[in-house]
Amino acid sequence: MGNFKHRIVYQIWPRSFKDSNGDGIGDLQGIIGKLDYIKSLGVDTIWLSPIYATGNKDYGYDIDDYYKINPEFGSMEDFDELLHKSKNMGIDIVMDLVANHTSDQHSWFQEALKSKDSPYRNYYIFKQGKRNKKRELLPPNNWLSAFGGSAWQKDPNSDEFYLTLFTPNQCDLNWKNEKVREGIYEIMRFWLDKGILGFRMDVINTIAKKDGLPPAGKGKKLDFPFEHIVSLPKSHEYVKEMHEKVLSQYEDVFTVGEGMVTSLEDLNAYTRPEEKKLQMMFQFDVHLIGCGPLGKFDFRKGYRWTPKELKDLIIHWQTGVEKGGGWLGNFLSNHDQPRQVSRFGHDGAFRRKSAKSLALLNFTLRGTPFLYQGEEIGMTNCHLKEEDWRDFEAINDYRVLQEMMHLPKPLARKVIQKMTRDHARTPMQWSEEKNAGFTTGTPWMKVNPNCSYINVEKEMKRENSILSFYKKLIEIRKSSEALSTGSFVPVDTENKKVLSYLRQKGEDTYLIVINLSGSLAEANLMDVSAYNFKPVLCTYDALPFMPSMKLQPYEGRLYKV
Ligand code: TEU
Ligand code: CA
Repeated sequence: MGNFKHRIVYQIWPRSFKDSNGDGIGDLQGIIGKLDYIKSLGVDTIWLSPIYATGNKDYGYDIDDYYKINPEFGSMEDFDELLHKSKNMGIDIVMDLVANHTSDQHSWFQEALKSKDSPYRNYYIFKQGKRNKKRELLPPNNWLSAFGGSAWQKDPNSDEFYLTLFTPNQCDLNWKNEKVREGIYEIMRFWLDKGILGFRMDVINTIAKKDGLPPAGKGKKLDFPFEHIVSLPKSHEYVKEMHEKVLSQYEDVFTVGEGMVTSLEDLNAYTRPEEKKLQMMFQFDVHLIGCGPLGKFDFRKGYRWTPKELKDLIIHWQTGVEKGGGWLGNFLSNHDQPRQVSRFGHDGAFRRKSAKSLALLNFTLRGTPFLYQGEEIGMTNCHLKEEDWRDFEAINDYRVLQEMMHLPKPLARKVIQKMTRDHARTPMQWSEEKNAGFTTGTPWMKVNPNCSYINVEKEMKRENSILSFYKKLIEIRKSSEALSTGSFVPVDTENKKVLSYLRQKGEDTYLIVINLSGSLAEANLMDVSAYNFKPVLCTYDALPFMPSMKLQPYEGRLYKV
């Protein structure tokens, strides 16, 4: 199986993957029924978005009980079956670990609410509210929640507020409290003892908060407290402690950190092996291209970006992490992002072409590749009416955009439609049957009507399908040390449309050439023309290498010496 650098990870968002019992909600038996399919892709690792008991305000990222399976998804027996069946097929399971917050239904929080003197009060971040001149009680500071509105909720029984950086029912844990840390470590041991491979760690770089919780930004209007919560030195210390007390006690635990706006320096500091923290981390700069500083619903840059900007970001991260000695988890899609062909490619005439080139990109970069359910068949964004929205972030930010940013309704709706996480959460398209073969009942969320022609069954029959391109690519990646751990050397860096790079290790040299634009382009590869490159996998025709090559819209080519 190799180590973490050689793995290929398939992310499942269980609620929308496959329903086995007709209640319209994806479940564990649904996943078990699709293990053969997952195996056929060539992946060796599954990351499951949260499957624990939850109130679904944030669809599983608000956890009521870390030791229980969400009954909508099945039972612990179902989970054990999934774990064992997949292990027998050579697939390991990575679980989501949400350690920054619990839901407000979690027993720790329920205890904390009982009184100010509860020993559990200190498990969370409670703080006395402030009174204005009219003696009205206001939140303790101006912190904005990641999903819009104040990050503070009023305790019904006192003048205190508690911190919720995401949905109002996701209560931030107080990592200063040793009991909290031990509680989380206990959870980790429970699942590792069961035999899972490791964890994807949710917003792990925000677990520490600045002492005293000072105001954010200029301190006046609601503002997101990046400077007081993102990657503080204490967060690094806690992760180090977690490594020492838990991760290092098991053999080869897979860890990938997710974090808000992680800088290059921080990513390296979390993932350099000698730091003994995490194996790899995600970065989000690429995904936030064209967005304003407050994130995906910050429309002030008009979501405009150029292929050159995208290219420069990729090169910045690739070379910066290699130099810094860290390791990236690479992805273009996940459950929080619009569909990759709609966002970075073209979901009309060039859908197949751009889906393949984006795959070529993701699987030939330095770092461990992750793919998200449905991207392997080129699933696209979906037109969703207001009544189709399911995600709290979209629904809440829609209101915030109108009330705080004074956007007219039609514009606010456009912003949500562009970036909503719901795009990633429409059900997986298995076939052209009713509800895309996802469920025999009523799906919990709208199925994209393009399932009539975008579905797994059709892809399996089609020649030159996106799906078969993924399979070939994964096979090539798995059999090549250069593509997994080799160096990344950008070429033709000034080119405005084409991203070209070498991946090299020992005797092996690959050249990747990708037109990131929707128009004709030309790659200038004089610098590497001494190599005797042969085409390996191309999104159009397998044309011979030339020092200067014309490329079709979104064309991608992989060459090897
Ligand atoms: O997301 C954390 C995160 O950094 C968010 O800002 C993310 O970028 C967001 O979805 C923007 O739209 C993680 C999970 O992936 C997400 O699903 C959860 O809602 C969030 O943590 C809270 O647990
Ligand atoms: Ca079900």
